[in-house]
Amino acid sequence: MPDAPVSPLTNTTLDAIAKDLRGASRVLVLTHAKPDGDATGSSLAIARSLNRLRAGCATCWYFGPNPNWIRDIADGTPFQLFEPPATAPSMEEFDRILVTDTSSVKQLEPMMDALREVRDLVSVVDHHVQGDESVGAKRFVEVSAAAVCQPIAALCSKVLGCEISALPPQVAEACYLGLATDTGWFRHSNVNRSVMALAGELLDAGANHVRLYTTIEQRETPGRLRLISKALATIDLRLKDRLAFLHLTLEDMRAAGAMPGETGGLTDFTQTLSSTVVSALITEVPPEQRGADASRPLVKISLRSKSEPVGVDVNAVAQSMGGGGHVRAAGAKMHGTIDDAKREIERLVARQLA
Ligand SMILES: [Mn+2]
Repeated sequence: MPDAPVSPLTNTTLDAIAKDLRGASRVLVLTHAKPDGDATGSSLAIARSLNRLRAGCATCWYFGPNPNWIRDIADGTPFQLFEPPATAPSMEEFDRILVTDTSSVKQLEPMMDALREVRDLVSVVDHHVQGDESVGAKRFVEVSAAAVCQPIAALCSKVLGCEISALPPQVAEACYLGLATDTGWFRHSNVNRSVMALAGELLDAGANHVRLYTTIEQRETPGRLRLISKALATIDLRLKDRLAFLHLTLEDMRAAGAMPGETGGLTDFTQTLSSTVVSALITEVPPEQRGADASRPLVKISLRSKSEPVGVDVNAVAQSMGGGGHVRAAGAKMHGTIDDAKREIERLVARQLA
């Protein structure tokens, strides 16, 4: 993987980050709050690589809500789980901190107070367009990467001084997890030759993709299936069926007995309609998660866009609402009701379709 500058946020190379990590004696690996497969996979891959060099050298901290599979996936690697409203303790015992899969202050909020104190020791490896320079002294942001596990696999191979296809199986499997989940198990428009080539190298290294799929994707709870049925019952098609809404009220969540964080992937269902270009899921946020302004209704919006035949940039839609993400997948929060959010999204999507 080339080390050429790949984003305005990039100010260093993977080689420089690898050198720092190799020279460190205690490394803390962090990723965005509410970690997904790419966040956990990338952090575990680098922690496992460093622990190969020096046993017990690296540890991962995860700030929730954490996915229900995280203990199974992190098994065998030192890690600590923090659930909201926990904030990070002091990081002074570490001589190097690596942040993966984000460089956004917002996504690192529970960690920011402690991170600011050690900023000079912080390196970032990310693939997102949005980010803040203030997060770390060194930043490598490869915006062309489908998953941060692409630059992380390259970093692991530099740390361990071996080809990617010769990475230890547990390192390769963690990289494969991020690559597979950030591409929707190799279905999304971000799949390209380098994604598939890396997947092949990671399989050569011994990643067990069947075990990963079972661990991550085949563990629904009855509450989650009830939640899916409630969400699907709300389908609301607008703009000649090109915009598909689903929504979930607090009462729906309660009645389904679903846990927070069980709403992921619901937009995949409406994306299966042939007419749909943009899918939106709108979820009511409970008062205790609304922050300072708990009395005003707040909704969380998750947006997905198909790239064919006519693409809509949902990152632009989300940004107009104070959020962000990627061109095909983005999110935002908005003060107002579900209907307020629908009206605003419909207006913004219509403008792009026009
Ligand atoms: Mn990612």
